[in-house]
Amino acid sequence: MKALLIIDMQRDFMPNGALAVPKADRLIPIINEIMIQFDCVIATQDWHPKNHASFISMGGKWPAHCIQNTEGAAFAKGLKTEKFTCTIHKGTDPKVESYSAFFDEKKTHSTGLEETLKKKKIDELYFVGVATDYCVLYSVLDALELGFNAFVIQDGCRAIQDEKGAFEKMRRKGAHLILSRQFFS
Ligand code: VGL
Ligand code: ZN
Repeated sequence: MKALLIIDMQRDFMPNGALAVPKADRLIPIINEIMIQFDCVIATQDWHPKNHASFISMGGKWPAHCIQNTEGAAFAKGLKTEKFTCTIHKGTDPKVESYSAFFDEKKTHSTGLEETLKKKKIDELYFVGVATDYCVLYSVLDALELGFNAFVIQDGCRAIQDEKGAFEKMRRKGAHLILSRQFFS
């Protein structure tokens, strides 16, 4: 069984958002199209408390973003959220960075995603979303380590800085790099 994983398609990562990922809004129509090919669609939300350790104000590297229950943490406008099977929140512990959809950085807290997938007998994961070089990358690497077959839809992802490097890291660990047009034939 397969699932589509939509990583962090939230307003703060869109143009004019608090932590804008260049051209991330261009992914919306592509993701909406791909979604209809999947029975299971899982969306993640970066979901930080307002004093999260990753924020510059707390000594971290990012401007404040995706604060729980704010506009910025909501899904991007135009995304067909009514098609989502479920939503996974990550980055909720104020003290710990958490790029992966599966675990926080210390691997002490799990988001419940692995259990959800195993219950549904899902073994093939298709990834889209942002950012290629952070949350997509770490989620794909954890998925591979957990034994899932991982497919990354390259034109369905956008990076903050290093797209090529991120794709190469995933490929080297065993991810399959594919393009969205394979869903549109
Ligand atoms: C992300 C930086 C900080 C991401 C989340 O979704 O890739 N990047 N928080
Ligand atoms: Zn974050």
